[in-house]
Amino acid sequence: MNDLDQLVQAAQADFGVATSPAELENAKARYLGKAGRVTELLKGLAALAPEEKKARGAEINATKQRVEAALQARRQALADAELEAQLKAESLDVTLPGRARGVGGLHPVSRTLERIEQIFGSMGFDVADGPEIETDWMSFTALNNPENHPARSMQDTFYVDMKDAEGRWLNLRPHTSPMQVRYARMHAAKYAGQEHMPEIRVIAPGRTYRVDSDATHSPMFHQCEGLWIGENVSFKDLKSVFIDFFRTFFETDDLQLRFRPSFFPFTEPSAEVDIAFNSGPLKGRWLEVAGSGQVHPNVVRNFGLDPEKYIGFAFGMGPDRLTMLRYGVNDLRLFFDGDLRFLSQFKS
Ligand code: 2NM
Repeated sequence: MNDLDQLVQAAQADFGVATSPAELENAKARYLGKAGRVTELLKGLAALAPEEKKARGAEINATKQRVEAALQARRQALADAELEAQLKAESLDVTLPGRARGVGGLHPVSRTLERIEQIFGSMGFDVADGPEIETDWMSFTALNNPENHPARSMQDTFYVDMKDAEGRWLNLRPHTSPMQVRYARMHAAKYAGQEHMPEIRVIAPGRTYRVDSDATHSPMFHQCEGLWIGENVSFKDLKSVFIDFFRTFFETDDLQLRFRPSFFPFTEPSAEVDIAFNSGPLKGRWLEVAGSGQVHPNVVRNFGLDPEKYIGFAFGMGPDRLTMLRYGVNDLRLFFDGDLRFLSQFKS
């Protein structure tokens, strides 16, 4: 074996022990770099006679090619090994189940609101939606609420630190009645001067606010008020609407309904509405589910209608409480805490 064969062998061995591309580049420098062994041999050619130079030059070039081939082979081997390791580390089990995006669902109270809208919709009621920040007139005055009524106090109603164009303080509506007033006034204005006006039949579901907070009261809660005004609308219509509604809502005909005399400034006479189930977990207990009454003549007048000609009833109920009854939930705050362990139980 001559010196050139030995050099090639040494290079192969050096390249062979390099375990990373960086180590391999260092080994390469020792042979093919500026001061590398092959380079030094080529420099040595200068000192030879022309004849010798030609023969020796050819040998050295062949050696250089063999070293380069060894280098290239080792580069490829290292790259293959790296790819192999990477494939092993990043191996993918295509038989694993996929990670699906979590499926959301409607909030239980939203479900109730949709049910309420659907049921009253089927009875010919329109659904009205409107501002949650209201004027004093809309929230209280139009509804026959006396100027000094405690409901207007800061202990009961949230006021907004802002006044309307006429300089009156604004409030967060304590009930959805203002929306009934807005709807009724639009309706009355639309048919003003005509002999007959189509009946007003509307519900106003939505968020309402009162200064109150415990297991059964939240400062933000939901209400759904209803209004039916015409030339001949009576308590018997109210009772049949309620019976239809509660039987459909609770999916049972096996319940009773009663009116209990009460008082509201906006209705006269007024009544609380109770229902009792004849079977099931709530069997035999009278549950208060709504307030109601014949709309007060002053309120009818504030609708822009003649109370001598138009009469009807209004009612208000609490979708939060209806949701608690329907699903057997005992703490109202669960609805508003945003805890997914609770909320995700209402997916269908
Ligand atoms: C209730 C009870 C009784 C009511 C009255 C009105 C309006 F706009 F006609 F004046 N809307 N809702 C009403 C009547 C609400 O909630 C317990």
